[in-house]
Amino acid sequence: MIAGPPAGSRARTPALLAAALAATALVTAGVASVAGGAPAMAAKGSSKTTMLYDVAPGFAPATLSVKAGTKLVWKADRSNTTEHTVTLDSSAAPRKAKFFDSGDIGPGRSYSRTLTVKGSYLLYCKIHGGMFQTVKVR
Ligand SMILES: [Cu+2]
Repeated sequence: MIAGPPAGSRARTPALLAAALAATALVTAGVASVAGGAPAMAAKGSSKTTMLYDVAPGFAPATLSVKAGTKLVWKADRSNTTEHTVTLDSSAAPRKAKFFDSGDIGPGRSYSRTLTVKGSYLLYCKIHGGMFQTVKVR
């Protein structure tokens, strides 16, 4: 899947996974807090953060479902030792979706994008084969 961590970092994996799980829990809590009421567009100012990790699953969470107009933020964990990208696979996205590519995102840096065209988007990291995220915009 994702390129292995550099030698010596293996011992950190459980901590990173715990961090990934904690991030997922936070995101899930965010969903719960905005549930109820179903406007066509997300409330102004709503956002959702995905963490980027050097170790699996890479994108955390790996799948995401958001309302159109939600600001999506991808944040590279500070402990990362490599850069990542958030790149749209145009062949697996709504036909009217505009292509985007974050460029390299270094440790602790972030990238954001607001998707307004409804449908399913496949995002990937150009640096690490097997590092994908599916975003459903509803
Ligand atoms: Cu990557």
